[in-house]
Amino acid sequence: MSIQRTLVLCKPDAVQRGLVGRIVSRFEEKGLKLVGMKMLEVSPDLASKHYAEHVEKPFYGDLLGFITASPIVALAIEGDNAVEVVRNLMGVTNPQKAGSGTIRGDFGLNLTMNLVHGSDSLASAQRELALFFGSDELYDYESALHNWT
Ligand code: IDP
Ligand code: MG
Repeated sequence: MSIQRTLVLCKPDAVQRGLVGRIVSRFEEKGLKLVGMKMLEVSPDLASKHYAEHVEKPFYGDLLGFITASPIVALAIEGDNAVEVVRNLMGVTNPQKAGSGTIRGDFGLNLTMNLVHGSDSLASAQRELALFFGSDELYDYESALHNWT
């Protein structure tokens, strides 16, 4: 067992399209535990820190415009191997190529507006969680279903 915490963002398209509840359900149904959740508007400063690795990419300007355009819902998710499990539930970056049964595969069509972000490694998860959540916004608690998932 390797209990990890990872960051998920329900991006502006997910909020605008009313898909946040269904997206959160995917993670809950899998047996992952919510340990933080909040709505926020991403400032240009936060967006540039979060997406620093993409600063040279041709899509960087569109990406920053998109993520700051409208509120998001940030989730902190905990569970065994949570970083990889969350990425698998999301599907690959391009929703047109993401498998059915994944969030992007089932709900998306647009490469920029692909509904969700998930940290791509444990190191990214730790860095990104610290960007979006204060330590007093993350919760340590025993899940009642813990022994059954
Ligand atoms: P990921 O979200 O699956 O980790 P990344 O390569 O880290 O994918 O890219 C970050 C985000 O940038 C993607 O989720 C998507 O919104 C956007 N993006 C990635 N590649 C492209 C592209 O080629 N064109 C437009 N937007 C892109
Ligand atoms: Mg990424």
